[in-house]
Amino acid sequence: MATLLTQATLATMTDGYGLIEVGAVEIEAGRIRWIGQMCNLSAAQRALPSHDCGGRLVTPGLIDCHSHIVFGGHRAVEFEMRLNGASYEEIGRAGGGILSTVTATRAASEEELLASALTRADLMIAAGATTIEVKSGYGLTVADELKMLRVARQIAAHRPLRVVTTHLAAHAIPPEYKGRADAYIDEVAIPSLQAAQAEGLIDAVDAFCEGIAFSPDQVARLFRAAKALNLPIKLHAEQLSDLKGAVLAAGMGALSCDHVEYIGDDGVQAMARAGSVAVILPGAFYTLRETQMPPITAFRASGVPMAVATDFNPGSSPIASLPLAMNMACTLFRMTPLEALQGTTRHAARALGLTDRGTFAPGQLADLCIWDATHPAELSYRIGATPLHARIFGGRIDA
Ligand code: DI6
Ligand code: FE
Repeated sequence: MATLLTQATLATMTDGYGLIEVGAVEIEAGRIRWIGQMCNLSAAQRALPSHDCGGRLVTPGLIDCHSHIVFGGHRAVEFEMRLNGASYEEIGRAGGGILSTVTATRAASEEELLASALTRADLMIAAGATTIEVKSGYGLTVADELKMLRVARQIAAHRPLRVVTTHLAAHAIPPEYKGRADAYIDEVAIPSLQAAQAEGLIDAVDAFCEGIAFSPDQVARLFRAAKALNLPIKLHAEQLSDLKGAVLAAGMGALSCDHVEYIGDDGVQAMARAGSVAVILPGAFYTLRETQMPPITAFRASGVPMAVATDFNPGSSPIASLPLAMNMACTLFRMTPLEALQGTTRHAARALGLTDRGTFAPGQLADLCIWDATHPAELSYRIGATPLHARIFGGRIDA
Protein backbone atom coordinates (compact mmCIF):
# COMPACT_ATOMS: atom_id res chain seq x y z
CA MET A 1 0.00 0.00 0.00
CA ALA A 2 1.40 3.38 -1.01
CA THR A 3 1.53 6.35 1.37
CA LEU A 4 2.14 10.01 0.85
CA LEU A 5 4.12 12.67 2.72
CA THR A 6 2.59 16.07 2.18
CA GLN A 7 3.42 19.73 2.93
CA ALA A 8 7.16 18.96 3.00
CA THR A 9 10.14 21.19 2.33
CA LEU A 10 12.17 18.62 0.43
CA ALA A 11 15.95 18.68 0.21
CA THR A 12 16.34 16.03 -2.50
CA MET A 13 20.16 16.44 -2.59
CA THR A 14 20.12 15.65 -6.31
CA ASP A 15 21.53 19.03 -7.43
CA GLY A 16 22.86 21.04 -4.51
CA TYR A 17 20.12 20.97 -1.91
CA GLY A 18 17.62 20.28 -4.71
CA LEU A 19 14.92 22.08 -2.71
CA ILE A 20 11.25 21.51 -3.47
CA GLU A 21 8.94 23.79 -1.47
CA VAL A 22 5.42 22.57 -0.68
CA GLY A 23 6.49 19.13 -1.78
CA ALA A 24 5.19 15.60 -1.53
CA VAL A 25 6.75 12.13 -1.55
CA GLU A 26 4.94 8.96 -2.56
CA ILE A 27 6.31 5.85 -0.90
CA GLU A 28 5.52 2.29 -1.92
CA ALA A 29 7.00 -1.01 -0.71
CA GLY A 30 9.74 0.77 1.22
CA ARG A 31 10.93 2.78 -1.78
CA ILE A 32 10.36 6.27 -3.08
CA ARG A 33 7.95 6.14 -5.99
CA TRP A 34 7.46 9.80 -6.80
CA ILE A 35 8.67 13.22 -5.59
CA GLY A 36 7.29 16.57 -6.63
CA GLN A 37 5.27 19.62 -5.79
CA MET A 38 1.90 19.23 -4.10
CA CYS A 39 0.26 21.05 -6.99
CA ASN A 40 1.32 18.22 -9.32
CA LEU A 41 -0.26 15.40 -7.30
CA SER A 42 -2.71 13.27 -9.23
CA ALA A 43 -6.22 12.58 -7.97
CA ALA A 44 -5.18 8.98 -7.19
CA GLN A 45 -2.22 10.23 -5.12
CA ARG A 46 -4.44 12.68 -3.26
CA ALA A 47 -6.57 9.73 -2.17
CA LEU A 48 -3.64 7.88 -0.56
CA PRO A 49 -3.19 7.72 3.22
CA SER A 50 -0.95 10.66 4.03
CA HIS A 51 1.30 12.19 6.68
CA ASP A 52 1.33 15.98 6.86
CA CYS A 53 4.88 17.27 7.42
CA GLY A 54 3.59 20.71 8.33
CA GLY A 55 6.10 22.52 6.12
CA ARG A 56 9.04 20.84 7.85
CA LEU A 57 12.32 20.06 6.14
CA VAL A 58 12.60 16.48 4.85
CA THR A 59 16.02 15.09 3.90
CA PRO A 60 17.34 11.67 2.97
CA GLY A 61 18.06 9.66 6.12
CA LEU A 62 21.55 10.47 7.36
CA ILE A 63 24.38 8.03 6.65
CA ASP A 64 27.29 7.66 9.08
CA CYS A 65 29.95 6.16 6.83
CA HIS A 66 32.69 5.70 9.49
CA SER A 67 32.18 4.40 13.02
CA HIS A 68 33.63 2.00 15.56
CA ILE A 69 30.63 1.45 17.87
CA VAL A 70 31.34 -2.17 18.83
CA PHE A 71 33.79 -2.18 21.74
CA GLY A 72 34.10 -3.14 25.40
CA GLY A 73 34.69 -0.76 28.31
CA HIS A 74 35.14 2.97 28.00
CA ARG A 75 37.94 5.51 28.24
CA ALA A 76 36.40 8.29 30.31
CA VAL A 77 38.81 7.70 33.19
CA GLU A 78 41.70 8.15 30.81
CA PHE A 79 40.16 11.41 29.59
CA GLU A 80 40.08 12.62 33.19
CA MET A 81 43.67 11.44 33.80
CA ARG A 82 44.88 13.43 30.81
CA LEU A 83 43.13 16.54 32.06
CA ASN A 84 44.84 16.02 35.42
CA GLY A 85 48.18 16.15 33.66
CA ALA A 86 48.96 12.48 32.91
CA SER A 87 50.87 11.91 29.69
CA TYR A 88 49.78 9.48 26.96
CA GLU A 89 52.72 7.20 27.91
CA GLU A 90 51.74 7.15 31.58
CA ILE A 91 48.20 6.26 30.61
CA GLY A 92 49.51 3.48 28.36
CA ARG A 93 51.65 2.10 31.21
CA ALA A 94 48.62 2.23 33.50
CA GLY A 95 46.78 0.01 30.98
CA GLY A 96 44.99 2.77 29.07
CA GLY A 97 44.84 3.74 25.41
CA ILE A 98 43.57 1.72 22.49
CA LEU A 99 44.94 -1.50 23.99
CA SER A 100 42.70 -1.10 27.04
CA THR A 101 39.75 -1.17 24.65
CA VAL A 102 41.24 -4.29 23.02
CA THR A 103 41.51 -5.99 26.43
CA ALA A 104 37.93 -5.07 27.34
CA THR A 105 36.62 -6.12 23.90
CA ARG A 106 38.36 -9.50 24.08
CA ALA A 107 36.91 -10.06 27.57
CA ALA A 108 33.34 -9.20 26.52
CA SER A 109 30.81 -11.74 25.22
CA GLU A 110 28.88 -11.17 21.99
CA GLU A 111 25.79 -10.41 24.10
CA GLU A 112 27.62 -7.76 26.13
CA LEU A 113 29.14 -6.18 23.05
CA LEU A 114 25.76 -6.11 21.32
CA ALA A 115 24.02 -4.53 24.31
CA SER A 116 26.51 -1.66 24.50
CA ALA A 117 26.62 -1.22 20.70
CA LEU A 118 22.82 -0.91 20.66
CA THR A 119 22.88 1.95 23.17
CA ARG A 120 25.29 3.76 20.82
CA ALA A 121 23.18 2.89 17.78
CA ASP A 122 20.18 4.40 19.60
CA LEU A 123 22.03 7.70 19.98
CA MET A 124 22.85 7.69 16.27
CA ILE A 125 19.24 6.91 15.35
CA ALA A 126 18.00 9.71 17.63
CA ALA A 127 20.23 12.12 15.70
CA GLY A 128 18.88 11.05 12.31
CA ALA A 129 21.03 8.15 11.11
CA THR A 130 19.30 5.50 9.00
CA THR A 131 22.46 3.77 7.70
CA ILE A 132 25.70 3.36 9.61
CA GLU A 133 29.01 1.72 8.86
CA VAL A 134 30.62 -0.24 11.70
CA LYS A 135 34.24 -1.41 11.79
CA SER A 136 35.99 -4.18 13.66
CA GLY A 137 39.49 -3.49 14.99
CA TYR A 138 39.43 -3.92 18.77
CA GLY A 139 39.66 -7.72 18.75
CA LEU A 140 42.99 -8.16 16.95
CA THR A 141 42.81 -11.95 16.99
CA VAL A 142 41.00 -13.93 14.30
CA ALA A 143 38.34 -15.05 16.78
CA ASP A 144 37.83 -11.62 18.37
CA GLU A 145 37.64 -9.79 15.03
CA LEU A 146 34.97 -12.26 13.89
CA LYS A 147 33.15 -11.78 17.20
CA MET A 148 33.04 -8.01 16.66
CA LEU A 149 31.81 -8.40 13.09
CA ARG A 150 29.05 -10.84 14.09
CA VAL A 151 27.90 -8.29 16.66
CA ALA A 152 27.99 -5.49 14.08
CA ARG A 153 25.90 -7.62 11.70
CA GLN A 154 23.33 -8.25 14.47
CA ILE A 155 22.64 -4.56 15.16
CA ALA A 156 20.30 -4.27 12.19
CA ALA A 157 18.20 -7.19 13.44
CA HIS A 158 17.43 -5.24 16.63
CA ARG A 159 16.98 -1.69 15.40
CA PRO A 160 15.47 0.16 12.40
CA LEU A 161 18.92 0.82 11.00
CA ARG A 162 20.89 -0.44 8.00
CA VAL A 163 24.40 -1.54 8.93
CA VAL A 164 27.38 -1.89 6.63
CA THR A 165 30.37 -3.68 8.16
CA THR A 166 34.06 -3.16 7.55
CA HIS A 167 36.99 -5.38 8.47
CA LEU A 168 39.63 -3.34 10.35
CA ALA A 169 41.92 -5.93 11.92
CA ALA A 170 44.82 -3.75 10.72
CA HIS A 171 43.90 -1.07 13.27
CA ALA A 172 46.60 -1.57 15.90
CA ILE A 173 49.41 -3.98 16.72
CA PRO A 174 48.44 -6.07 19.76
CA PRO A 175 51.02 -6.62 22.54
CA GLU A 176 51.70 -10.21 21.49
CA TYR A 177 52.86 -8.91 18.07
CA LYS A 178 54.86 -5.92 19.35
CA GLY A 179 57.63 -5.18 16.82
CA ARG A 180 56.22 -7.84 14.45
CA ALA A 181 53.64 -5.96 12.41
CA ASP A 182 54.41 -8.00 9.27
CA ALA A 183 53.70 -11.23 11.11
CA TYR A 184 50.45 -9.72 12.41
CA ILE A 185 49.34 -8.91 8.86
CA ASP A 186 50.12 -12.47 7.71
CA GLU A 187 48.87 -14.35 10.75
CA VAL A 188 45.87 -12.32 11.91
CA ALA A 189 44.81 -9.54 9.54
CA ILE A 190 44.69 -11.54 6.29
CA PRO A 191 43.36 -14.81 7.81
CA SER A 192 40.60 -12.93 9.72
CA LEU A 193 39.70 -11.12 6.50
CA GLN A 194 39.38 -14.42 4.64
CA ALA A 195 37.38 -16.01 7.46
CA ALA A 196 35.07 -12.98 7.74
CA GLN A 197 34.39 -13.02 4.03
CA ALA A 198 33.71 -16.78 4.09
CA GLU A 199 31.13 -16.14 6.85
CA GLY A 200 29.57 -13.27 4.90
CA LEU A 201 30.40 -10.79 7.65
CA ILE A 202 31.98 -7.91 5.74
CA ASP A 203 31.29 -5.36 3.03
CA ALA A 204 34.71 -3.67 2.83
CA VAL A 205 38.27 -3.69 4.16
CA ASP A 206 39.99 -0.83 6.00
CA ALA A 207 43.37 -0.31 7.71
CA PHE A 208 45.11 2.34 9.81
CA CYS A 209 48.14 3.55 7.85
CA GLU A 210 50.29 5.48 10.33
CA GLY A 211 53.66 5.45 12.07
CA ILE A 212 51.98 4.03 15.19
CA ALA A 213 50.11 1.40 13.17
CA PHE A 214 50.79 -0.08 9.69
CA SER A 215 53.10 0.96 6.84
CA PRO A 216 51.94 1.47 3.25
CA ASP A 217 53.67 -1.81 2.27
CA GLN A 218 51.79 -3.73 4.94
CA VAL A 219 48.52 -2.07 3.94
CA ALA A 220 49.16 -2.90 0.28
CA ARG A 221 49.61 -6.58 1.18
CA LEU A 222 46.29 -6.58 3.02
CA PHE A 223 44.56 -4.74 0.17
CA ARG A 224 45.80 -7.29 -2.36
CA ALA A 225 44.17 -9.99 -0.24
CA ALA A 226 40.96 -7.90 -0.17
CA LYS A 227 41.03 -7.50 -3.96
CA ALA A 228 41.47 -11.25 -4.38
CA LEU A 229 38.15 -11.59 -2.51
CA ASN A 230 36.49 -8.84 -4.58
CA LEU A 231 36.05 -6.64 -1.51
CA PRO A 232 36.20 -2.85 -1.78
CA ILE A 233 38.89 -1.04 0.21
CA LYS A 234 39.10 2.19 2.23
CA LEU A 235 41.84 3.60 4.44
CA HIS A 236 42.47 5.60 7.61
CA ALA A 237 45.07 7.75 5.87
CA GLU A 238 47.17 10.76 6.82
CA GLN A 239 45.49 11.33 10.21
CA LEU A 240 48.71 12.20 12.05
CA SER A 241 51.36 12.31 9.31
CA ASP A 242 51.70 11.96 5.52
CA LEU A 243 52.79 8.39 4.78
CA LYS A 244 51.22 8.58 1.27
CA GLY A 245 48.51 6.12 2.27
CA ALA A 246 45.96 7.99 0.16
CA VAL A 247 48.16 7.71 -2.95
CA LEU A 248 48.37 3.97 -2.36
CA ALA A 249 44.67 3.46 -1.56
CA ALA A 250 43.37 5.67 -4.38
CA GLY A 251 45.76 3.94 -6.77
CA MET A 252 44.07 0.68 -5.83
CA GLY A 253 40.60 2.18 -6.38
CA ALA A 254 39.62 2.92 -2.75
CA LEU A 255 36.03 3.92 -2.05
CA SER A 256 37.32 6.45 0.46
CA CYS A 257 40.32 7.81 2.32
CA ASP A 258 39.38 8.90 5.82
CA HIS A 259 40.75 11.62 8.18
CA VAL A 260 43.28 12.94 5.59
CA GLU A 261 44.35 15.96 7.65
CA TYR A 262 47.99 15.57 6.53
CA ILE A 263 47.33 14.56 2.92
CA GLY A 264 49.57 16.20 0.30
CA ASP A 265 48.59 17.46 -3.12
CA ASP A 266 49.72 14.14 -4.64
CA GLY A 267 47.17 12.38 -2.46
CA VAL A 268 44.40 14.82 -3.38
CA GLN A 269 45.14 14.37 -7.10
CA ALA A 270 45.26 10.57 -6.77
CA MET A 271 41.86 10.64 -5.04
CA ALA A 272 40.41 12.92 -7.72
CA ARG A 273 41.60 10.54 -10.46
CA ALA A 274 40.20 7.49 -8.68
CA GLY A 275 36.91 9.11 -7.62
CA SER A 276 37.64 8.26 -3.97
CA VAL A 277 35.62 10.10 -1.31
CA ALA A 278 37.44 12.11 1.39
CA VAL A 279 35.77 11.21 4.70
CA ILE A 280 36.10 14.19 7.02
CA LEU A 281 36.07 13.31 10.74
CA PRO A 282 35.96 16.49 12.83
CA GLY A 283 35.10 14.66 16.08
CA ALA A 284 38.57 13.07 16.23
CA PHE A 285 40.26 16.36 15.27
CA TYR A 286 38.37 18.10 18.07
CA THR A 287 38.96 15.43 20.71
CA LEU A 288 42.69 15.11 19.97
CA ARG A 289 42.98 18.92 19.77
CA GLU A 290 44.68 18.56 16.40
CA THR A 291 45.68 21.70 14.55
CA GLN A 292 46.37 20.40 11.02
CA MET A 293 43.14 20.81 9.05
CA PRO A 294 42.19 18.62 6.08
CA PRO A 295 42.68 20.52 2.79
CA ILE A 296 39.00 21.28 2.15
CA THR A 297 39.82 23.93 -0.46
CA ALA A 298 41.99 21.48 -2.44
CA PHE A 299 39.34 18.74 -2.29
CA ARG A 300 36.73 21.25 -3.47
CA ALA A 301 38.94 22.58 -6.27
CA SER A 302 39.85 19.06 -7.45
CA GLY A 303 36.30 17.74 -7.33
CA VAL A 304 36.99 15.17 -4.59
CA PRO A 305 33.60 14.43 -2.96
CA MET A 306 33.66 14.96 0.81
CA ALA A 307 31.70 12.91 3.33
CA VAL A 308 31.32 13.76 7.03
CA ALA A 309 31.11 11.05 9.68
CA THR A 310 31.30 10.66 13.46
CA ASP A 311 34.22 8.17 13.72
CA PHE A 312 32.39 7.19 16.93
CA ASN A 313 35.05 5.38 18.99
CA PRO A 314 36.03 5.37 22.67
CA GLY A 315 39.48 6.91 22.27
CA SER A 316 39.51 9.74 19.79
CA SER A 317 35.87 10.48 18.96
CA PRO A 318 33.14 9.72 21.51
CA ILE A 319 30.46 11.44 19.42
CA ALA A 320 27.27 9.86 18.10
CA SER A 321 25.56 12.82 16.44
CA LEU A 322 25.94 13.44 12.71
CA PRO A 323 24.39 16.93 12.98
CA LEU A 324 27.05 17.80 15.58
CA ALA A 325 29.77 16.42 13.28
CA MET A 326 28.29 18.59 10.50
CA ASN A 327 28.46 21.63 12.75
CA MET A 328 32.09 20.86 13.56
CA ALA A 329 32.92 20.34 9.87
CA CYS A 330 31.56 23.81 9.14
CA THR A 331 33.00 25.67 12.11
CA LEU A 332 36.36 23.90 12.42
CA PHE A 333 37.04 23.15 8.73
CA ARG A 334 35.02 25.83 6.91
CA MET A 335 32.93 23.35 4.97
CA THR A 336 29.62 24.88 3.91
CA PRO A 337 26.30 23.61 5.33
CA LEU A 338 25.50 22.29 1.84
CA GLU A 339 28.77 20.34 1.75
CA ALA A 340 28.14 19.06 5.29
CA LEU A 341 24.69 17.74 4.33
CA GLN A 342 25.99 16.24 1.08
CA GLY A 343 28.65 14.69 3.33
CA THR A 344 26.10 12.82 5.43
CA THR A 345 23.80 11.89 2.54
CA ARG A 346 24.87 11.38 -1.07
CA HIS A 347 28.63 11.47 -0.57
CA ALA A 348 28.41 9.22 2.49
CA ALA A 349 26.48 6.69 0.38
CA ARG A 350 29.20 6.89 -2.23
CA ALA A 351 31.91 6.35 0.43
CA LEU A 352 30.14 3.05 1.16
CA GLY A 353 29.67 2.15 -2.50
CA LEU A 354 25.87 2.40 -2.16
CA THR A 355 23.69 3.78 -4.94
CA ASP A 356 20.22 3.13 -3.48
CA ARG A 357 20.20 5.88 -0.85
CA GLY A 358 21.49 9.35 -0.03
CA THR A 359 19.23 11.32 -2.39
CA PHE A 360 15.54 11.46 -3.22
CA ALA A 361 14.86 9.85 -6.55
CA PRO A 362 12.29 7.29 -7.65
CA GLY A 363 13.51 3.81 -6.71
CA GLN A 364 15.67 4.98 -3.79
CA LEU A 365 15.07 3.47 -0.34
CA ALA A 366 12.41 5.38 1.59
CA ASP A 367 14.75 6.20 4.50
CA LEU A 368 14.27 9.82 5.42
CA CYS A 369 14.29 12.38 8.20
CA ILE A 370 11.65 14.98 9.00
CA TRP A 371 13.28 17.85 10.87
CA ASP A 372 11.95 20.63 13.07
CA ALA A 373 13.60 23.03 10.64
CA THR A 374 12.64 24.77 7.44
CA HIS A 375 16.07 25.35 5.87
CA PRO A 376 18.79 22.68 5.53
CA ALA A 377 21.50 25.02 6.87
CA GLU A 378 19.80 24.73 10.28
CA LEU A 379 21.09 21.16 10.61
CA SER A 380 24.69 22.38 10.60
CA TYR A 381 24.05 25.67 12.35
CA ARG A 382 22.61 24.41 15.62
CA ILE A 383 25.12 23.16 18.19
CA GLY A 384 24.25 20.07 20.17
CA ALA A 385 20.57 20.28 19.29
CA THR A 386 18.90 17.40 17.50
CA PRO A 387 15.99 18.91 15.60
CA LEU A 388 14.78 15.49 14.44
CA HIS A 389 10.98 15.43 14.36
CA ALA A 390 10.51 11.93 12.94
CA ARG A 391 12.43 9.37 10.98
CA ILE A 392 11.08 7.20 8.20
CA PHE A 393 12.82 3.86 7.75
CA GLY A 394 11.96 1.59 4.85
CA GLY A 395 8.79 3.62 4.33
CA ARG A 396 7.62 3.29 7.96
CA ILE A 397 7.50 6.24 10.30
CA ASP A 398 9.26 5.69 13.67
CA ALA A 399 7.03 5.93 16.70
N1 DI6 B 1 42.17 6.60 14.32
C1 DI6 B 1 41.58 7.04 15.42
O1 DI6 B 1 41.46 8.19 15.71
C2 DI6 B 1 41.03 5.91 16.16
N2 DI6 B 1 41.43 4.82 15.35
C3 DI6 B 1 42.07 5.27 14.30
O2 DI6 B 1 42.50 4.53 13.43
C4 DI6 B 1 41.48 5.78 17.57
C5 DI6 B 1 40.85 4.57 18.19
C6 DI6 B 1 41.02 4.51 19.69
O3 DI6 B 1 41.80 5.28 20.29
O4 DI6 B 1 40.33 3.66 20.28
FE1 FE C 1 38.21 5.64 12.57
